[in-house]
Amino acid sequence: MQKICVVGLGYIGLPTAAVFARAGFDIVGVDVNKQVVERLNKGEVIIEEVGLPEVVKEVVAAGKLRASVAPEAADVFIIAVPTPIHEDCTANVEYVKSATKAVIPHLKEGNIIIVESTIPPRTMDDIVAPLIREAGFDPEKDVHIAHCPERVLPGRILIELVENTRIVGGLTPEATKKAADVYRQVVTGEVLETEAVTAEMSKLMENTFRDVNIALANELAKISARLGVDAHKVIELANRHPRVNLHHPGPGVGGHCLAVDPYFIVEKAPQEALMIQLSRDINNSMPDFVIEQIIKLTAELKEPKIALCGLTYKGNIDDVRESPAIEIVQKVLANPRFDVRIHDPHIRAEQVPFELVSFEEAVQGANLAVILTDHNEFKALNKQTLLAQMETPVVFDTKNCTGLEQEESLTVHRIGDLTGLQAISISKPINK
Ligand code: SAJ
Repeated sequence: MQKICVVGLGYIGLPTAAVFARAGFDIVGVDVNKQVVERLNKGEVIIEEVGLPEVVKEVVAAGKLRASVAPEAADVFIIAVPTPIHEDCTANVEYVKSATKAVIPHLKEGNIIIVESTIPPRTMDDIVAPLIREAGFDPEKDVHIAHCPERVLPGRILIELVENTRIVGGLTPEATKKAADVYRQVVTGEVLETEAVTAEMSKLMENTFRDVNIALANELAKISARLGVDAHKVIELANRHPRVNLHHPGPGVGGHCLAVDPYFIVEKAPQEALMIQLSRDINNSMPDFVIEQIIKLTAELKEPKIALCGLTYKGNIDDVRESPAIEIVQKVLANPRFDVRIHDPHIRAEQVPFELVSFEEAVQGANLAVILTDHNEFKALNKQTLLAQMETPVVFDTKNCTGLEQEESLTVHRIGDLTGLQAISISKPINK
């Protein structure tokens, strides 16, 4: 069995290490964080992922997975480190570079180096290969270099790592084949072979496809507000066409993938990537669009009490990275006219820099409840609680998830359907 050294024990690296270890490979996992290494060597995991603690415990106990702060000699090196984004929206590939440099002293001829981190197009050719060359190896002959982008969804990582189709792109056809064969030993899905730059671009285009389509839905929501149309009805009807799949409008696009990856393409081809940049701009404009509606709704109230519900970038997770809800909360909090209460049942106090309260406390005496995330708790919102506790029962559902209907006692506005939006009037309470 080959020995694999996995560099970076985060959301992707650790599950990848665990899956290969379970299949019988000898794995050494490497991380610069000593705490991660110490805990892993005791069979413990510090990231949350369904099924991961059990698998890690088992493979560590079996001696198939151990952790270290430094790489060591192996047959295969898998690099799964983060590629954060700089202030100017360009990719920071420093961790990929430092991981490659850390591996180089342990390289032997015939080794395989695979980068799983999401990277801008041409990174394998223009950054990774030159580092290998500088170290005295021929990256097209002595060692085999490939990109194999991760494509898993949090919460399903252990399943998707095995079942999803994988794309492997090497610097040479031989590198591609050797790297693809590594995955074929654990992946039940297809393993597709291509060149490095095509693999890089494919990964980025998957998330860009989604981002551009969401931008189209968000633009439709704005057009619908202008023209008095219900965008949700339009989407439902248009999607009955066999070749149409309109996405859904919302308060913006978050997460560490869709809101980031498109910029990696823009960075490399700014003059051509016009639609990709515009889509980012449209999606980035949605928090302000939500705030505009909050301002319109509360224009007649002296000190409106607002309940902001949901902080994560999508429903039923505890991840607030790039979340548009956080931007909305921060901007609403910055407006001294608003009396704000914030609630998210999936977030712990230490994750955010503002106070969180229970749902009941948030809506108690509120003039407006704004739903910013489609958690199951909000899909099942109890109308009676809102009617009993809110001062003026008005809901602004930016995810179209609550299932609450507009009726005499309850006013419901949705982001794709803002027809008839009127300022809340305390002198004519809606339900009293
Ligand atoms: N969203 C909308 N409207 C929609 C769909 C989504 O506003 O119609 C928003 C969500 O609310 C959220 C954001 O888009 O804020 C992103 O959510 P997501 O579920 O589409 O994606 P991620 O970022 O959690 O995961 C994506 C996945 N990529 C694709 O589905 C093409 C996943 O498979 C990738 O592994 C992951 O990015 C990644 O790591 O690149």
